[in-house]
Amino acid sequence: MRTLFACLIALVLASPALTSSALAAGDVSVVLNGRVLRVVGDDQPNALDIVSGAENGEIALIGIDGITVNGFARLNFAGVGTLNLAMGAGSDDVLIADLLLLRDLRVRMEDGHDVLVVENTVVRRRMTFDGGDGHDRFTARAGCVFRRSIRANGRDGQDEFVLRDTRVLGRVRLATGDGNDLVVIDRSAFNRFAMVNIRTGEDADEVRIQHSVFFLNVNVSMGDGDDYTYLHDVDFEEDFDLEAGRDDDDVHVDHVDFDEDVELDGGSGHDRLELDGHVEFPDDHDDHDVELRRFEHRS
Ligand SMILES: [Ca+2]
Ligand SMILES: [Ca+2]
Ligand SMILES: [Ca+2]
Ligand SMILES: [Ca+2]
Repeated sequence: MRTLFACLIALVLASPALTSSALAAGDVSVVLNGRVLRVVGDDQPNALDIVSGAENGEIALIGIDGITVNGFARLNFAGVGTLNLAMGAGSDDVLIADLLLLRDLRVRMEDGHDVLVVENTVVRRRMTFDGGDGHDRFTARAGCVFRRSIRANGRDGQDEFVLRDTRVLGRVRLATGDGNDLVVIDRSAFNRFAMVNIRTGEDADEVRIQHSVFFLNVNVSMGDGDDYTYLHDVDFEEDFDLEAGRDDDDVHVDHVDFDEDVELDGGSGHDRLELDGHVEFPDDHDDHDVELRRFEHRS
């Protein structure tokens, strides 16, 4: 297999026209530099699982669908503190599962329609995600804990960010860029250092926040376009601020406790605010600002 691989490399070097067909499977190269494991994809689609290895604390990189890792189907690394991914062009698909990362998780998916799923993983320091161009998806689920900040950038394209069954202990900034984007926060908790900022940019976006609790301020800015915001079974222990932006926006609030200041602003355009089920605003209006502004229809 490795001989075949060397032959393919030689062929590719001899004839640039063969690049895409000869290396269609794609290859990932990995270097451990100190405690930083740097994973670099090529310009083809790279599918990769990064999971806990057989030995205690080891990380296993497993190529999927014929993808190789430094020429092998699977490689293990010990002593990894930071995981740093740059997946290159091509539509890449990365699963990170069951890891304890003592330092950072930094992911750049770059061009192509990319997918990153993080499951049951603890990141002790910072998590960053950059989808690059294309329609990109970032999902954290199944018991993830981010002990410091999360910063995710979608850029152009229709991006999807999902935080499900996840706990965050630091600042959260989700910016999906332009394009019709979706942000879902479900069954998650954000502690008293976790200020949350969501910005969905131009075009028609959707933000769904449900079954979650926030112990610090939450700020949602939907930008231009006909946007939809849905809040269901949420406890905002501190301030909540929503700017629906220009164009015709829908905001649906169902079974939500607002404990401190609330500002829901429809912006310009024909906007609809629907308050459903039990929606609780702070009792003492002298001490709290509650502003529901610029909605044409309220129910
Ligand atoms: Ca790639
Ligand atoms: Ca991308
Ligand atoms: Ca986008
Ligand atoms: Ca928008």
